[in-house]
Amino acid sequence: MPHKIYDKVAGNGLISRRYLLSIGATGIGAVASSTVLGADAGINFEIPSWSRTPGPGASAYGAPSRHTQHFQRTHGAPNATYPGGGSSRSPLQHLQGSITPNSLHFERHHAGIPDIDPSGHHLVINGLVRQPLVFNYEDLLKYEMISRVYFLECAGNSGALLRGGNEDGTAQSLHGLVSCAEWTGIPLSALLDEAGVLPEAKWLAAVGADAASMGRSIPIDKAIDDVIIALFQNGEPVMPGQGFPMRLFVPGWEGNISVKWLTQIKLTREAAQFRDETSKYSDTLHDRSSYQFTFPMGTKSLITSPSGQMSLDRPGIYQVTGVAWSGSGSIRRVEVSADGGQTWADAAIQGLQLDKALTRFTIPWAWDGGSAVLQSRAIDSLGNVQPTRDAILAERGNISTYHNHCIQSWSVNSFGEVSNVYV
Ligand SMILES: Nc1nc2c(c(=O)[nH]1)N[C@H]1C(S)=C(S)[C@@H](COP(=O)(O)O)O[C@H]1N2
Ligand SMILES: [Mo]
Repeated sequence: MPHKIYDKVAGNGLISRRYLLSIGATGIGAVASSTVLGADAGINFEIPSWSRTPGPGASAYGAPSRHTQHFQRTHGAPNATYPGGGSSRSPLQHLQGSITPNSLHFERHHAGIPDIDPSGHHLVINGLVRQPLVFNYEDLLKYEMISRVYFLECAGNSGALLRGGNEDGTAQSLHGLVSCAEWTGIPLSALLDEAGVLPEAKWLAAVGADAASMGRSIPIDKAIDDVIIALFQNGEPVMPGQGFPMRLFVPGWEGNISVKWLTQIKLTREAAQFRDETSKYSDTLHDRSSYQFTFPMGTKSLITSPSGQMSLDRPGIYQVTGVAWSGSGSIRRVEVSADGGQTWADAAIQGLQLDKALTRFTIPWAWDGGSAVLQSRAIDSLGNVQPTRDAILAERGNISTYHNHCIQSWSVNSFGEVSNVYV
């Protein structure tokens, strides 16, 4: 440990951001003297190979650097009895900021990715409407669109934590079923207005065009509030894995309800009781009774670095960083603890605090080489506080493990190895 007086903000090494400003100032000085003026300053500065000859020219569609090939989704092994079923997970421990690149957005498919030719795809709005409507892709592109940044999280994300074990889990393997993008499309309310919703319509049933017969029911109030027919994702057409040519996007609610490859919306009196809202995605409690619908995703946060399977190479200053989100509003505060929840300090919010969007936080930590347990705790604009794992287990048990938004604990041992732990 260098002999420095840190401004401590909580136990076991959490320190004030002011300390880091002084590191930055030193760094800038060093860079200035080693660039163009390097030779003059007596620094042996070799011109690297990439500065000697021109590289390849422009390309039609970009690809990441060959030095960042470890930025990869992870996915499970194919399952012969469930073709196309499964998921891939975002590499949360490598990402920064709050937008997930389209190629790294998590995926969850029940029957694989259909290869949809948009010229043969239709969106039907029918049921309890004055005028049933059919749209093709080209029609929809003519409507006025809105853009919103929203997270998407599978209800099954972090479920393994409720069962226990997973000491070797990473941020990606345990929590990678959450991503965040700018979604652009047509407010569903505009198309419903055009069809003329009858007063007795209280729900709508949304159905996808994949071989999974995926359907979900949505209460009419939510449907007209903020649901989007999304056509674009971070500025380009929605990826095939995310639902090209169009998906429903239901902000803040469990991922399953954002029906991909959307082909029908039927206005109904009652919920349709689809498979994915009865046998799946319902929460069975200790006493075997179940909540059928748990729509908004909980107030949640996660430290993405340091996180599982990383190792800290030497005692010193580390940036503890992660993401926070809430299905009910924006993130107001994120607190971080380095002593397993005994003391907490406010992290800095790095970017925008948007409604129902991933929000990046960061706080410097002076690791003294001893053991530590790092945790983060989010508080949203409605005052909801992210609960502990014990609180969730006491309330619901772990018969079903959907909708787990408990505090994640990463233990750091004296070798600097980081692993999932339960405290
Ligand atoms: N048509 C259809 N929609 C679907 C699914 C599906 O398999 N088919 N999977 C759902 C589930 S369980 C989730 S979590 C989200 C995942 O969206 P993503 O793959 O874009 O991340 O899509 C939902 N919409
Ligand atoms: Mo999901």
